[in-house]
Amino acid sequence: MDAASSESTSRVRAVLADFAIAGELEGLETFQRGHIHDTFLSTWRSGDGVARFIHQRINDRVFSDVPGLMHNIEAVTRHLERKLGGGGGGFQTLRLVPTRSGASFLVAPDGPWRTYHFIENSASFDACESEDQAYRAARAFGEFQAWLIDLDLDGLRETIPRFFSSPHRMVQFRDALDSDPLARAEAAGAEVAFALERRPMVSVMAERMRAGAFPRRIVHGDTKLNNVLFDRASGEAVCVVDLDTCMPAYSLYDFGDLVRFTAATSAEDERDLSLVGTDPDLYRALAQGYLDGAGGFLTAEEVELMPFAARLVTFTIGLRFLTDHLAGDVYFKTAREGHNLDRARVQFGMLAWMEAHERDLAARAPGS
Ligand code: ADP
Ligand code: GN1
Ligand code: MG
Repeated sequence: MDAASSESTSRVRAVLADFAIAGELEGLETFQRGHIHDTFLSTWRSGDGVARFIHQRINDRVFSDVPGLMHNIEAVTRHLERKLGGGGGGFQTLRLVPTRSGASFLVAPDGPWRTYHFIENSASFDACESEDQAYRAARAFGEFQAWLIDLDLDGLRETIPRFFSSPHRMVQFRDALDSDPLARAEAAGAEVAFALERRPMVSVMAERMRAGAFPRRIVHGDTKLNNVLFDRASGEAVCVVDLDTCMPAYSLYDFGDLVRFTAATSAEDERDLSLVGTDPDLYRALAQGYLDGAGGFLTAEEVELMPFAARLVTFTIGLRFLTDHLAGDVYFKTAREGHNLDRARVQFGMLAWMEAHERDLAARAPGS
């Protein structure tokens, strides 16, 4: 048993007993990665051998509609299972483990919980190790979108209203700036000015979509590198995880989010801003991988907009971090004072880099 305190692990053990898992619990550890949920890994021994599971206490402050969230995940995983079952080139889908009463999640005293089968012999990465890895991740997310192309958009619920809307993120930012509850705006003056100068870019995707340049399609919505699992032996992508934000949006959101995270030359919360930037070779690998996975359905205008999407998503996530800093760190988990401001600075630094190297990135586009 690791860092998880005995008090919290005994609570988690009680929760696990309510999921339909056979055998004896042998081990339980925290498995923290993202900014939203609390994640644990458990090991069980039964007559069939050893099996492992991922358990998550769902952040219901962020996801207030937990039934809607789990409805979406069931719809997506069922659809993927139908598509990939047997085939899929070794690609797997996440699989939920129901509660003992057959539900997709458990309402426990400390909040809602869900359980997934652990994908064995896999690894995930917080920082990109090679162009090949970037290519494989991007192709996996592109294929993921392609597999969902025939899933009914209206069958998915909008669990966080206007989650992907950059204009809405700008409104939330301005609200936080106006109310400035902790009087943090003045000290963040440079970042606030940077954000306000870029107001015009937030409406571009919505305008193009309204003009009919491309339709809304289902996206993954959180294409961080550590949301792809790679086979430990072959290095091939084997599963896409973290399906909480699978909802209708503009497809290039996923490409933009891939670039902002995987082609970053620094950590998402790096304080040494001289390290911040976007690696053009990784950008090229991501663009090629995404096109190989999703190119079949993208319109010519979408392909043209790929570099813009990288800038827009990087800006929008930076705006969300800055908004949360101004609002008092109420959304993203933080580990230190000023953590969200540090994160916003990195996103804005990357955006500034991409703006200054627009031509260089365009020259790295596949086919150019
Ligand atoms: P968060 O929303 O906090 O990012 P995730 O659902 O992405 O949570 O899970 C955190 C990490 O746990 C992932 O980055 C991945 O490395 C790992 N993980 C999640 N689900 C599985 C699974 N079913 N099998 C193996 N690893 C997993
Ligand atoms: C959050 O769960 P996690 O840490 O992978 C956020 C994403 C952001 C990301 C920024 C539901 O993702 O939208 O892009 O942080 N998820 C939610 O790192 O808000
Ligand atoms: Mg994740």
